[in-house]
Amino acid sequence: SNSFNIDDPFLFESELGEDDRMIMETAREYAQSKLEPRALKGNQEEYFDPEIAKEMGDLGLLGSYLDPKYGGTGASQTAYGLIAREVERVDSGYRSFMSVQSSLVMLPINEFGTEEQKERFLPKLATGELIGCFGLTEPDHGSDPGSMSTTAVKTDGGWILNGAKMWITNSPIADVGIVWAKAKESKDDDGEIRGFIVEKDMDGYSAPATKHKMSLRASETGEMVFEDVFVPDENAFPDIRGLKGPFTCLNSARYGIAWGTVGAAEFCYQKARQYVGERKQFGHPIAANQLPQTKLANMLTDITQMQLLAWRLGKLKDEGRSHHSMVSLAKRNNCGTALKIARIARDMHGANGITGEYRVIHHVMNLESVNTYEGTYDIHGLILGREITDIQAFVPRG
Ligand code: TGC
Ligand code: FAD
Repeated sequence: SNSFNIDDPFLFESELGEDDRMIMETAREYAQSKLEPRALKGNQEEYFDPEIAKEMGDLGLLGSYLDPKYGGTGASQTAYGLIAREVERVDSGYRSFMSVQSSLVMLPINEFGTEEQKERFLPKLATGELIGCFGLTEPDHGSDPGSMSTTAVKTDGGWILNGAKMWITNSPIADVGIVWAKAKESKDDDGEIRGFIVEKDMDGYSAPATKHKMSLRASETGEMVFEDVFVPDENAFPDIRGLKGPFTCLNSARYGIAWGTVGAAEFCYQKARQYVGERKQFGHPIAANQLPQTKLANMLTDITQMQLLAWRLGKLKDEGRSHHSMVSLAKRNNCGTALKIARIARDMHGANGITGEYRVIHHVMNLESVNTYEGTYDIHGLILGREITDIQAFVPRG
C-alpha cells in the first residue's frame, strides 16, 4: 500500500534518473561524513578549509556539468542542483564555495574563454588544485552592477585594471578571479563590460579578507583591489560584451541556490521535528501541542513547493527550455521560504536553538546572505514584476 513520506511527500526523488541519484548519494555521503564534522568549527572560527576544494574535486563535484575534456563529468543540471542541496544541507558557506567555483568561474571560462584559457584553467579548477572567485559587485554598485566603475584601459599587449570589487566569495584564497570591468579602448571611451581572468600574483592586485561577518562564516569573503594591474590580452575573454556575460553565470549560480536552500530548509525542519518529539514540557512532548504541529505542517508544505520548483526547473534546464525569469522566481521563493523555515525552527528549539551544537542558528544567519546575494529577494521581485507588466520599476520615474 502507498505510504506518506514525511521528508519527500510528493516523492520527487523517485523521479530522478539513475545517474542523478548516484551523484546525489555520493554528495550526501561526502557532505555528511566530511563537511558536517567541520561546520561548527568553520562557523565559530570563520574558517574555510582549502582541502575541501580538493576533496570535492576528487569526487567530481566541481563544474560537474562541464565537458569531461576539461575535467567535468558531463552530469545533468539536475545533478548539479542535487549536489548543491546536499552541500547546503550542511552549510550555505560550503555550497557558496562550490557555486562560485562551478557556475561563476568554470562556466564563464567554458562559455566565453579561448581554447587556450580552457585548457590552462579548467582541469585544475575541476580538481580543486586552483580556487576561483568572481568579481561583479563593487562598494558603490551592488544591485545595479551595470553602473560599475572598475575600468580596464587598453595598452600594448593587454589591459590596465583599476578599481575594487567587494563582498567576493573565495577572494582571499583564490588563485584566479573572473573580474568584470568597463573596457575602454582609450581613456575617454565610455567602455563596455568585458570579462578578464586575474591571477593572484599579478602586480598591483590584492584580495584582503572581510572579517567579522555574522553570516556565512565558514566561507571566505573579501575584496579584489586593482591598482594599475596589467592583464595580458590572453587573459581577456575575446567576444563577450555587456551584462550578458556576468548574467549568464548568475543564471546558473542562482539555479544552484534554488536547490541549495532546499537542503538548508529540510535540515531545519527535520531538526525541529526531532526536537519537539523528544523535548517534554508540561508533562508531554512539545509535539503533542497544536501550534508545533501546524508549524511542522506549514514547513513541510513549503518544503514540498521548494522541492518541486527546483526539480522542475532542473528538468526544464536539462531539456533546454528554461528562462532566466524562471530562475528568478525559484531563487527568490526558495531563499525567502528557507529563511522563514529556519527562523521558525530556531524558535522551536527554545534556548538550545541559539547554540552552535544544534546547528540551526547558523542556517538562519547564513540564509540572510543567501537571500541577499545573487540578486536580493526584492530585486528578483522587480525582475518578475517587469516580466509580468512590461514596465521596469528599478529606476523611479517622475
Ligand atoms: P537589463 O536591462 O535588465 O539587462 C541588460 C542586458 O542583460 C540581459 N539580461 C540577461 N541575460 C541573461 N540572463 C539574465 N538573467 C539577464 N538579465 C538581463 C538583458 O536582456 C540585456 O541585454 P541587452 O542585449 O538587451 O543589452 O539590465 P539592468 O541594468 O536594468 O539590470 C537590472 C537587474 C536588477 C536585472 C540586474 O542588474 C540584477 O540582476 N541585479 C542583481 C545583481 C546581482 O545579482 N549580483 C550578483 C553578484 S555575484 C554574487 O552575488 C555571487 S554570491 C555567490 C555565492 O557565494 O554563492
Ligand atoms: P544594495 O544594492 O545597496 O541594496 C540594499 C537594499 O536596497 C536591498 O534590500 C535591495 O533589495 C534594495 N534595493 C536596491 N535597489 C532597489 C530598487 N531599485 N528598488 C527597490 N529596492 C532596491 N558579489 C559578487 O560579485 N561576487 C561574489 O562572490 C559575492 N559574494 C557575496 C558573499 C556574501 C556573503 C554577500 C553578503 C554578498 C556577496 N556578493 C557577491 C554581493 C551581493 O551580490 C550583493 O550584496 C547584492 O547583489 C546586493 O547588493 P548590495 O549589497 O550592494 O545592496
